[in-house]
This record gives sequence, structure tokens and C-alpha cells, in this order.
Amino acid sequence: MDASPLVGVIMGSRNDYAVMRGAVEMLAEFGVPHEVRVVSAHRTPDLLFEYAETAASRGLRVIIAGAGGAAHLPGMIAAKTVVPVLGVPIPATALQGMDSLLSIVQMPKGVPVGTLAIGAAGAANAGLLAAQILATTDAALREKLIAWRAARRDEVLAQTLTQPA
Ligand code: RP5
Repeated sequence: MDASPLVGVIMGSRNDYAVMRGAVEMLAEFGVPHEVRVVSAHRTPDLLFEYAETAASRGLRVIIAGAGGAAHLPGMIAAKTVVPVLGVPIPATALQGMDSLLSIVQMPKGVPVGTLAIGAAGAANAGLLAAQILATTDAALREKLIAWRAARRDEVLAQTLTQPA
């Protein structure tokens, strides 16, 4: 995207992108300027601090952070900025994302992370929710979101089921 990014999509590993692309695709569908980066809480902690500390001054309005395992990335980013952080638990270990969900959702009072569902649904919803947050001050984006919801409604209304004779 050429425009200055309004949403930062970050993840702890390039391996998380298989899930996190759902957020990126949603932002692209709505024409929301965004950036995508790997930022690891335990492998690149200095980058994590720099990313969070410069997020607001670079114009980011929402950060979507996906991580697997102990999943401290969303919480640590949230600790260093007041830009809203949406956390996506990635099913990266034998615990299938329950570890990440509990880690991300259990932020102590004072440093919130808006936590989405584990995996693809959570990633897509994070993209949608970021767009909805931006739409609170963007009427054109709000109209796009309303049209998108109407299209989903019409898809369901057009569905038919074939019953056995
Ligand atoms: C976390 O550890 C990442 O978010 C990823 O989900 C998990 C495993 O990372 P890799 O070993 O696949 O790079 O930091």
C-alpha cells in the first residue's frame, strides 16, 4: 500500500502468516492502508520496543498482533503504546492455540489487549474490527462495512438445502 499505514499487522514468526494473512486480506478488501512485519517478543525485543514506541507518531491507529505459544507479543506491545492492540492467538504448538489464547486474553487490569478467536476466524475478525474502529471517523469506510455485512446476509438468504426424498 502506498498511503501511510493506519494499521500495523505484526506477528511473532513468519510461520504465523498462514493465519495472519486473513487479517491482511480483510484490510486490503476494505482499502485500509496497512503494513505487515515480523516482530518477535523474545527474539527481537529491541525491535518490539521501537515498533511500539514509534507506532503513534508514525500514524498507526490500530495494531493487530498475532503470536503462538506463550504469546507475549500483543501484551508487550500494548505495554509500550496506547494505540489499541488486537491480539490473535495462533495455533502453533501441541496445545492448538489454547496456550496463546489464555496468555493473550489474561492481561492484568490496566493494559488491555482486545483478544480475538484462535486462528483464521480471529485473524479475519481482527482485520474487520480494525476497519470498524477506523470507520468511527471515516464515513466512506463505514458505508463499505455496511455493504459487506449486507452481502453476507444476502448470501445466507439465498442458501437452499436439498432434503432427502
Ligand atoms: C511465537 O512462537 C510465534 O508467534 C510463533 O507462533 C511461535 C513459533 O515460532 P517459530 O518457531 O515457528 O518461528 O513467537
